[in-house]
Amino acid sequence: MKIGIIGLPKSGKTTIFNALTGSEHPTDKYLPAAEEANIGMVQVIDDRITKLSELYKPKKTIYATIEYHDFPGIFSSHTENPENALFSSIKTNEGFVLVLRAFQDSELDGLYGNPDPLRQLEIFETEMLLADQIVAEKRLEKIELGYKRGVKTPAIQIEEHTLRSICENLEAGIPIRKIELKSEEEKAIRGFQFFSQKPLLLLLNCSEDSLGAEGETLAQLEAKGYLAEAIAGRFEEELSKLDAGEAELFMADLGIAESVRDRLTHLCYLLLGYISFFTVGEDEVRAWTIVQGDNAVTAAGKIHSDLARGFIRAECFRYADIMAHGSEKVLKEKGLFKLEGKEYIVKDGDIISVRFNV
Ligand SMILES: Nc1nc2c(ncn2[C@@H]2O[C@H](COP(=O)(O)OP(=O)(O)OP(=O)(O)O)[C@@H](O)[C@H]2O)c(=O)[nH]1
Ligand SMILES: [Mg+2]
Repeated sequence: MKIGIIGLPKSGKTTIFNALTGSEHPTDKYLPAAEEANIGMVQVIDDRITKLSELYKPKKTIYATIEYHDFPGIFSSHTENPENALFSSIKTNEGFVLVLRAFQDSELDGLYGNPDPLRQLEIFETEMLLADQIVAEKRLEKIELGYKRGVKTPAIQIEEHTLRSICENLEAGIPIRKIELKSEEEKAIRGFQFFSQKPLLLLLNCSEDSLGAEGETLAQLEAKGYLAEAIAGRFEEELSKLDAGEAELFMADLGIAESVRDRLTHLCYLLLGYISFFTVGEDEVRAWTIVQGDNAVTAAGKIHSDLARGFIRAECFRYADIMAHGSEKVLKEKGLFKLEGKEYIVKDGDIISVRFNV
């Protein structure tokens, strides 16, 4: 899973990235904007994988990972040319964490205005919508030119209608993620990787003393239909440098139940509608990520394209059942070991073994 951490300049993106990945990239107020993203991997510590590994004692245990890309701050000048290198690389992410500055800092306030998260969100969304609109309009111009030259296929017409409806919505301030697209329309515009089509999680970056007091702002953001969470970025960065025992004491003081890594992991799965299925065996116990609603063939394809191509059946049982009964043999006796076909919708916590033939 690839997640982009984005936002206006100096909102605390790198501070949060450091907290998540345990890295120590510089975070100075006066540091000029970086040229490139910082990239870091975070393991998804799923307790179920740990338990399956205890049961199967495999040679390798592989957790899922989230790849975070911490981008430099986005200025409005970037939007004027939405095909710039920064935007192109941001667009390769599956979803975004938008960091909104909610901490006070007299110097940053002077340079970038008061820490007003709702206002920052509005500025940011306006910029993103504008960037999408420029890309869509440019493509429409090209399509028009093509029409004049007699290039008018059904596929291009679907694309044209979809882009027109998108432009109308963008004009009215509606991001693409809120527009209901038919599957053919979605396919026609997939290649553009529009910004406002991707899922967006809002992260209020607060000072540690105001962490509990952000309820009202969070409620306002949620009322607008966003998934939103408050974190104390700098405090979390300091916590990430402590050993686990020490960190827990500080977290208890602030009423923080889970590490920032784990909280953000849950939110990213929720944001993208992702679930986990597992493969088990003597060699390897491993977690895989798919979208809720994906079928057995898609799941097989995550493991290897051959498994999807030559898919025959999936042998399948539930994590809870193997934990309750202790062995696959007992599951077979109890009828809890199932053979599923191509159309089977994989559920969170399924343990799967694919039979295939290529
Ligand atoms: N008080 C306080 N300061 C913070 C917090 N998070 C970040 N800062 C400060 O804000 C400044 C900018 O932090 P960065 O993490 O570099 O911000 P950024 O969004 O990565 O900045 P750019 O990449 O340049 O846009 C630094 O001086 C940080 O110490 C926070 O939670 N509380
Ligand atoms: Mg940064």
